[in-house]
Amino acid sequence: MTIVDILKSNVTLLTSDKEIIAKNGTLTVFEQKNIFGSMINRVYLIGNVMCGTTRGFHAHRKLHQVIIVINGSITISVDDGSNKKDVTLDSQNKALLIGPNIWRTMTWNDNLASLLVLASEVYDEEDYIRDYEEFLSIVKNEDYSI
Ligand code: T46
Repeated sequence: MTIVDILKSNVTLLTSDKEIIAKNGTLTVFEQKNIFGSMINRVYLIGNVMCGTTRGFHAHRKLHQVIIVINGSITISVDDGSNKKDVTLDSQNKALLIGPNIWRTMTWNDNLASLLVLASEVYDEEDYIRDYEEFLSIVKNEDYSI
């Protein structure tokens, strides 16, 4: 597995090189001890999204997530308050780890794509920062930015 930090902290692109390709399909594995933390408390899927739609527009205070795209292509834009990057997930051998205090949007590049998310915490609206100005003041005051 290749591990690339996208921003200086809290966003990591995983590219799997463990793919078992057979006539009956492809099985892709992401594995490295402790890379996903010790626990996953929630799994959710986002599908039936029209091409061109952008969701997200928030950051999380505590939550860690693994994001995988199933079928097609979705561009995840990440922002730590100082730097922004776009990562297009368009293959089942890519996964994005996002930690706290990262503003993100997800833009669907086709109609078929679904997002699979493994999250460290159960749903809690209090964990969301949905106002960009509040996000900027949090990351700048707490010196999370780079
Ligand atoms: C994230 C990105 C990648 C729940 O009630 N339970 C849940 O587990 C989730 C994920 C959402 N909701 C409710 C909250 C909202 O009323 O579903 C509604 C839509 O959620 P939201 O607008 O936050 O959806 P996205 O696609 O903007 O963001 C979601 C996750 O919420 C977020 O944590 O990082 O996917």
